[in-house]
Amino acid sequence: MERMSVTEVCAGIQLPGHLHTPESLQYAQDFHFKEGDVVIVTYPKSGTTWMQEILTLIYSQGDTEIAMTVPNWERAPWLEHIYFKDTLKEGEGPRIITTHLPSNILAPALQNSKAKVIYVARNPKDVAVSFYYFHKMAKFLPDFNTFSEFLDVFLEGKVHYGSWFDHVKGWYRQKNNMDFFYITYEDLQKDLRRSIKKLCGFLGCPMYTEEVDKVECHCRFPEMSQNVMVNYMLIPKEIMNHDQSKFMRKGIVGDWKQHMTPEQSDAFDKTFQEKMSGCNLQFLWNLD
Ligand code: PPS
Repeated sequence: MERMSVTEVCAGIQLPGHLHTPESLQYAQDFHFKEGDVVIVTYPKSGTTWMQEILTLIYSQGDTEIAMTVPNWERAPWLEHIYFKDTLKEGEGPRIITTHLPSNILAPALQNSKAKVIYVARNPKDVAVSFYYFHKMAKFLPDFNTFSEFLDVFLEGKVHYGSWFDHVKGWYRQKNNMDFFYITYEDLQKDLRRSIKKLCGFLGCPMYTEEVDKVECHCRFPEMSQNVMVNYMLIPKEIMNHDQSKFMRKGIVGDWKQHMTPEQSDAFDKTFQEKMSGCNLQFLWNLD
């Protein structure tokens, strides 16, 4: 609680001191990944929690017991967080590890490992909207008065966790340097079942049809938003205030259209073209 107003800086990127210390960040960079580790890599608000839940369910063959009784930050802890060292469990199954760290900080450790890396990306306009609301509810992040103010800082890449553009480009460039699986939030939305099956293929974890049914059913937004093990309702209000915005807010594609003016959207497109030039990644900006 007392580190709530502290900001850590790592390789030029600001991170909330509530969750990070110089020691925890060093521990992350020195971490020794083992064969069998599965690492979820995301820029914030891109589908992290969704992927944590899907992987939990895949590894439990669709049994919801763990998903309904253990918080996501315990079953798939963030590598760079203060509590990581004491949380990571050496169990029978693979270790699921989550990270928001950019590739310039973390890729070297993964390049020399046999860990499997799952990168989840999301249309950055929706990321910006979701992140703005997260700043309202998460008391360990700076407060922005307006969406417009937030958007300027987001496009400059000066928000906590750094530039979305650098994060996505940086990690995508690593795709041939490690056992890498790239998927988007929009892929999950468009065809959750197909995405689950593709993930099963990547993880070498075959499932029966009825098991896939269970994963699919449990990981839909209406079900997940009610699960206190992933909706962050267990966190005290002084740290995450759900009266200001829910963590499981809307769970849709294209909410940016309700938030950006045509001018803001054009400015976003311009920055996107500039920063993503030479990167052949395509994003779905809506599902219609
Ligand atoms: S964090 O803080 O980085 O861990 O956040 P993250 O989990 O990456 O992103 C939160 C957004 O993901 C949405 N979400 C979902 N959408 C659809 N279906 C499911 N099952 C699902 N689970 C989480 C969540 O609602 C946040 O998006 P917004 O747009 O704010 O609703």
